[in-house]
Amino acid sequence: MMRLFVGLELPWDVKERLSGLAGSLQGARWVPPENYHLTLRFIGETPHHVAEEIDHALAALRLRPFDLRLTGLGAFHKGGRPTQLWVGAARCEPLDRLQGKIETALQRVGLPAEKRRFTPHVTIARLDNVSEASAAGFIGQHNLFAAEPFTVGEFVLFSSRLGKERSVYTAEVEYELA
Ligand code: 2AM
Repeated sequence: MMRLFVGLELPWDVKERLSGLAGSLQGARWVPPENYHLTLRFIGETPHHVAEEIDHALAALRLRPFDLRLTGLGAFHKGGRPTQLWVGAARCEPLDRLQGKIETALQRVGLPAEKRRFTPHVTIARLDNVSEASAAGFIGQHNLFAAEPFTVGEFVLFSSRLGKERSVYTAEVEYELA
């Protein structure tokens, strides 16, 4: 079995900009810059033969490169508490189209439909016992954040191994947009 997800790798200069946000917020576990990515579709534990079918389906997608800009901050909540801090992606039609095509391709392979709405984001911190007020304060302080736009020239099938300290993400297959 492999734990899989489809996402975008970020250029180093964008990762550097994001890492500049890591600062004082008690209870935040900052994601190491090498782990920053934008998830297009979480797949989860997958048998090897299904992973191969997924690879074939993704390799058949034909889409053009496009520009993407990371901007704005937000948080996800669970049980009324902030659990995750993220930088958003400026909404753009080619990103939605890519995500939609991936979703359709995976459903054709037989995966159940993703029920959550697509909220393009890059997680920069996991939050333990951070109050809503301090998360909101941090977001307010940085909400004008905008990284330089970059060209998305590929998307990636990642495997993820969950570690005690941090997860390890490996780019298994890269699919070029051309
Ligand atoms: P996150 O950054 O919002 O936590 C690898 O774990 C990637 O898949 C992460 O970007 C994570 O999103 C996402 N992910 C992990 N578990 C998930 C789940 N159950 N549903 C949707 N996305 C998930």
